Amino acid sequence: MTEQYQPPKVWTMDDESGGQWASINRPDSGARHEQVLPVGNHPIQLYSMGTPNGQKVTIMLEELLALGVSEAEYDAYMIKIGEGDQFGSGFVEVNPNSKIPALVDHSGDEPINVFESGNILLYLAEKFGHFLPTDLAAKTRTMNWLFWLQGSAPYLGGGFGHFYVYAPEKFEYPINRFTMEAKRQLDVLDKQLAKTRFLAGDEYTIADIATWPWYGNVVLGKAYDAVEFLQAEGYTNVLRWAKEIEQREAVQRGRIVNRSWGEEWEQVPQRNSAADIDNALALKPE
Ligand SMILES: N[C@@H](CCC(=O)N[C@@H](CS)C(=O)NCC(=O)O)C(=O)O
Repeated sequence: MTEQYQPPKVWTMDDESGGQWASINRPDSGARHEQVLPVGNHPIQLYSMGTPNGQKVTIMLEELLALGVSEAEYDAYMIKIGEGDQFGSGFVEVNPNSKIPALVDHSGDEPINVFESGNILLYLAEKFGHFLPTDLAAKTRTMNWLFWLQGSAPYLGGGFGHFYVYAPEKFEYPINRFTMEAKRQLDVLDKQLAKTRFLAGDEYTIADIATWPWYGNVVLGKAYDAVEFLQAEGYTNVLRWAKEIEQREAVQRGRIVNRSWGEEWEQVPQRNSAADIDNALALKPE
């Protein structure tokens, strides 16, 4: 048996704990350096990265543009979280929590700062009147699943993904614990999607837009390379839903924004106009 860790009386930060994100983690908040955020020409300015939380917002903006909502035109700037851009003074002014995505809406008299991805989806849905039903029962069903996602995804990403992919060693206890929870969550989604086409019913909503980049990407094999480990093919309703949403043009456009990894055609590190996405997608082999 390995020597057991005994927590000291008072926790102090010693060496970096190892793992992919260790060099940026610290037990305090706030700006670490001066860094002014760029501002483009469109009313909506997004500061983000193409992780699942980032994809939620770019997919939503592309969905709005696909409906012809030209006021949803946006500039999307890359915040390199591995390099600590989220701790720059400009970003912290918009989001004191130093996490992407963050959005500034310059369309009114005063800029409005919006952070927390679920809240950004709600803001855009209410501002433009799409992807959130107005009927109280249907709106509540949508918010049930939006809140469910915001509470659940940290177990998938920060729990399962962290210990299965990013931690410096494969530790059995946390992998067991978070795999159990990730599979339980997939089963929750699967049972719901056995009853309804989309999470909140027949309508595609911000609940689906929030959930697809996490659980959709996992069952499609686009996150954590864990399809076999999680036996993801068994969640047939989640897979059916994930494939249907993946076919949407706005999803194919939004998922590659603020991304600088993967295939060349999947990389749009900065988006200032639709042409930035068109040009990347033009490189996609037939
Ligand atoms: N609850 C937040 C979570 C955002 C979040 O965890 N963002 C990650 C990337 S997916 C991040 O910025 N991490 C950088 C860091 O922790 O320093 C939201 O939904 O917006």
